[in-house]
Amino acid sequence: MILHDVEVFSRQEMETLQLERLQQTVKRVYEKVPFYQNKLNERNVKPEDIRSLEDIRKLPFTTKKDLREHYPFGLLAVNLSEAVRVHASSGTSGKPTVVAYTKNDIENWADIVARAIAIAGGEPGKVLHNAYGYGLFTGGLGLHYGSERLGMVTVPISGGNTDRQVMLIEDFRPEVICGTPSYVLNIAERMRELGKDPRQTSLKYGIFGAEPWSEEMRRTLEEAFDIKACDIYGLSEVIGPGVAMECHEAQDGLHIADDHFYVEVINPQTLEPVADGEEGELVFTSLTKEAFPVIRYRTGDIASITRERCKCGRTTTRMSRVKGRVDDMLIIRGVNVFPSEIEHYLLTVPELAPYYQIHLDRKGTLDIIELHVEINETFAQEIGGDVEGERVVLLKKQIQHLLKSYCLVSMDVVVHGPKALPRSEGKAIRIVDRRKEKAKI
Ligand code: DLL
Repeated sequence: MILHDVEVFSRQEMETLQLERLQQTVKRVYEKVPFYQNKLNERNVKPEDIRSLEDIRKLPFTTKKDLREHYPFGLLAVNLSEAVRVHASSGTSGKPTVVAYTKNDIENWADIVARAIAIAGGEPGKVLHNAYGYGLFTGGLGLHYGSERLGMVTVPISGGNTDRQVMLIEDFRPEVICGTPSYVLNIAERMRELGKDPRQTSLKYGIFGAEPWSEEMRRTLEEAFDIKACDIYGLSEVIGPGVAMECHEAQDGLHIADDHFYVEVINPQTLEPVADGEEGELVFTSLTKEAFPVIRYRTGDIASITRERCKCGRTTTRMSRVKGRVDDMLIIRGVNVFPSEIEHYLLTVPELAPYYQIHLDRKGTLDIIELHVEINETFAQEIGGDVEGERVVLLKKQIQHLLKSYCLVSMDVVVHGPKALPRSEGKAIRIVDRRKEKAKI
């Protein structure tokens, strides 16, 4: 087990380091970024007023909207010429969110991700198959630099071209695979189609994230490949992957890189902090970034945190699995539910394959929600491919009952035959909102 000093710091040691770095960061943005300077001046706050970590609450929140309004480089704390890399996340509408890195930022990020890969079971000298997309998305290059920094033999295959992925997994014998959970699941499916058994590969560990996924999906992936699957979290605005990583020893929450990011959890309505263990919106302040520091960035992601020592021995703050984004929460007849909660229960139904989509539509003035699911090959054979038959009608009722009992929601269920739903090569699209299309007509 590779353990870094900072991962076992006492709370006091960590907080001393965090405060020192927070003070430097606030000073930096105040001097270099007019947006932050104006915001602090409006509140009558000077960098010297940050004397304790609690004083962070004197600082304003930053949102995605602020980033968009300063597109592309308005929030940089360096001259563009001092940056060596930019990344961007696509966003659902309009211009992407752009972030930049200096040479030091790239170095720090590589260290952070190297640590994350080691936390998940990666070791120098072993092969890492990196199926995250390379490009403006931070997944591919983020994991790549971390893997090299750790001293792993890095295979930069990126996403897509699944047959080639299958071939290289067989031939290069990786121990670690990285990708979105939905895409790596497709690799397992393709292997089986090609008559190969994913459980027989050399893989031991999976590093999965970039999209919400459930405990039941973890079980599905672990069984499919006979591996340990760990959750990696991050977002471009804060740095990219590696902000937090689950350890393979305990698989009990994600270890936040506290020495680089200060976490808060707030109630998204009142913006007040919530207690440890309570769910709320994650807010991060970067502590070491040069090109693109962020102050109290509202992620929109819902999770809780704990500061208790982990069974693995690390003392860093841990966050729970992200339930979903505030904007992806479905409100169905007054009940709030996240797609990942629906996924959790769907994956317990033995007749179903682990693929689903939630369609939102409008009939007249009523919002309609349809859950599209897919039966697996075994069940399809059992019923002779008859997806209209009695057994499927029963299955539909059973799914409706399950969701009603555990998620408290009623929705229409549409059952499809095997392989009918789209497969992802990166982040899976779980929600298809037809209401917006209709609004445009
Ligand atoms: O998805 C960075 C990343 C790459 C993380 C590879 C992990 C692995 P963005 O494209 O900016 O960055 O998207 C960030 O994705 O705010 C969450 O909503 C979601 N997300 C990321 N990781 C997880 C996770 C990358 N482990 C947005 N669980 C974030 C749930 C996640 N959601």
